[in-house]
Amino acid sequence: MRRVMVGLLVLAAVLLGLPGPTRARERMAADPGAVRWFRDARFGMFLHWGVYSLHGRGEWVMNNEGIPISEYEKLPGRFNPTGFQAREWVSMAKQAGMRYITITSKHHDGFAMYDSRLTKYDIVDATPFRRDVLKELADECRRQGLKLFFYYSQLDWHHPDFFPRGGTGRRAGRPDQGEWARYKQFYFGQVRELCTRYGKIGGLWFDGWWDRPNADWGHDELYAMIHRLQPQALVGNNHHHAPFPGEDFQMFEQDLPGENSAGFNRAGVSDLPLETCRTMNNSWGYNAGDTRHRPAPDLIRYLIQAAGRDANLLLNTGPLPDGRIQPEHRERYLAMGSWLQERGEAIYGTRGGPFRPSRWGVSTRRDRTIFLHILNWPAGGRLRLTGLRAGIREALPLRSVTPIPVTQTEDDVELALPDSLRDPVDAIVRLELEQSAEALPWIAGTR
Ligand code: JFZ
Repeated sequence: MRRVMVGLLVLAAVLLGLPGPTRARERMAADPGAVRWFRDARFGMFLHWGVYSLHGRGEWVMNNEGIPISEYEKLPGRFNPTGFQAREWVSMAKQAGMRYITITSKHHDGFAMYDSRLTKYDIVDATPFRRDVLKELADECRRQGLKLFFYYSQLDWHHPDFFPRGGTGRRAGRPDQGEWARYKQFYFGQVRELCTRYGKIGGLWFDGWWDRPNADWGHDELYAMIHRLQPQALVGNNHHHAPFPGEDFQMFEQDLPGENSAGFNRAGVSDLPLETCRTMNNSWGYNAGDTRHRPAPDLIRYLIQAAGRDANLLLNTGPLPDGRIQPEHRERYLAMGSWLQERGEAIYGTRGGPFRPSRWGVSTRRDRTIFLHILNWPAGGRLRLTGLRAGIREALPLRSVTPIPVTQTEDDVELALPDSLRDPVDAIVRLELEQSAEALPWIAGTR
């Protein structure tokens, strides 16, 4: 009897919109523990994989070449990545020193890389492969201790109800009609599938809002649903604007936070956890013609530059249609892993600063230690820093016990760097302070 009474009371409370147990006050943020994990993780693998990989001309081929749906729908029948092994991909990410993987569950072409019960346009129902690669990756990530995030495109060039059309997907050959509410229900349903059928997930990485910025996407409801179903999941949205309510991290595409070489990173830097996503060449999806792969030292320095700006690096590869990883990208990932094997303590679990990015490099910090990442050797090996309001106990090369001569006055610190410290990638000095470095305010950099 009491149980029925309580049930009725809760029901009344919800129906009357009265504040009730937590459920009524929608969760609009991820667990603080998960947020801390994300900040500590610093390095993840981005995977752009789909039937577009068959063309080998990137993930926008359908739109860029005006391929109509009738034509594009022939691709799934040819998609059979028998070379795909979740264990192999996850092991590579782990060897690369990565803590999480973000994979395209559905990109703008609308093709689901998982077994969606809301469409037949997916890898299980429409390909000879018939395997749910997200399921296999989710299980393998759990086995190897990495987290799995799902990239999900809100933009859909295939769905008939993605109407009115936005800036893209206009040459797909869809009739000029459709029911937006039906599309919204569809994409909510797919997000719910991703939040209910793959165990605990790391989070959602949304994209495509920019195609219809004024549409009713229902973000409040969507984010609340995710936070309810997956309290530890972080939500991010690649809309290139300041974070919307309910988002847990802010991403920057092809730019370090605060920079805008790409042209669309106009948003300021929020105090949410930050993530920069980057291509290894200039393509997200597999592009056979794009062989301008950035050298491993440049990629390692980019990871350091991101950490020095308190951001993660989500480094992308576009797997081949047969399920293999491009050898040039595997090689670079593993080179980054060897570097992190030896110097990861200056990256993982750190926060950016306190010295802002400068001509000489960047800094990271944890507890009483500041790591100076000297990316450009200062003239005469003499590094001068101003504005540090903390006493330095000693300065040491990261991997040696031989102290570095340091003089500190009220406002200035001068380090006499030994030549033996020179390093073409990153010469790291650890400053051991008399107090915690984490509470120190950011200190203006020396340009
Ligand atoms: C988006 C996707 O279009 C792309 O395929 C990839 O997934 C990347 C990570 O994110 O890239 C964009 C999105 C929007 C703009 C530019 C690139 N824009 O609005 O200029």
